[in-house]
Amino acid sequence: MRDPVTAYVALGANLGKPAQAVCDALVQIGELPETKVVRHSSLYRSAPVDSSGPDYVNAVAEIATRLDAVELLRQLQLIETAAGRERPYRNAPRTLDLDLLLYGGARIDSARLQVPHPRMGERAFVLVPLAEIAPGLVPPGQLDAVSGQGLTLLK
Ligand code: A4P
Ligand code: MG
Repeated sequence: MRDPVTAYVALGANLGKPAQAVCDALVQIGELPETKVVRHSSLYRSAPVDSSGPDYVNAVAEIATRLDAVELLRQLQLIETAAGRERPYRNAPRTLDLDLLLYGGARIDSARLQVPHPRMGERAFVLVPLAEIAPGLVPPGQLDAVSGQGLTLLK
């Protein structure tokens, strides 16, 4: 059996009950086959970036998984769908968004999956929670560069 891989998942929601959706998703990710949640960040409230609608609730989870990256993405998308996710257009407000940020040290660039997530380095709503649980992964200069984006601790 393959060794578990450490991966990071970004959680975001801004429709329905976003904090509840993020908490529920953390539980559901931990229930995926061959997967456990090692730790997760606090929940943060953030204004939409390149998106619209109410403020988002965001968090990041570190997981250990034996699923390969494509199967992990597929499982995350099933959780999104079960949470009522609809995709009327790109960056539309959403009940739940689960993005795979990092999968071990893998670099993947296929039509279906890009890892590291191509936009993670520009976004406080990803970098601040990631730095909370894995400070070594976020260079201080990168955090400084996004410090102007409004982000508040929810709990
Ligand atoms: N895909 C490719 N790589 C990945 C990956 N590493 N993780 C593909 C997840 N999916 C990946 O995603 C579209 C396609 O990207 C998928 O079919 C998958 O095969 P989607 O979730 O259906 O659509 P989306 O969410 O509109 O696109 P994406 O790329 O997730 O959007 P972004 O760029 O992540 O932005 N503002 C705040 N404050 N908080 C947020 O959470 N989120 C977004 C989404 C915009 N603004 C936000 C927030
Ligand atoms: Mg997404």
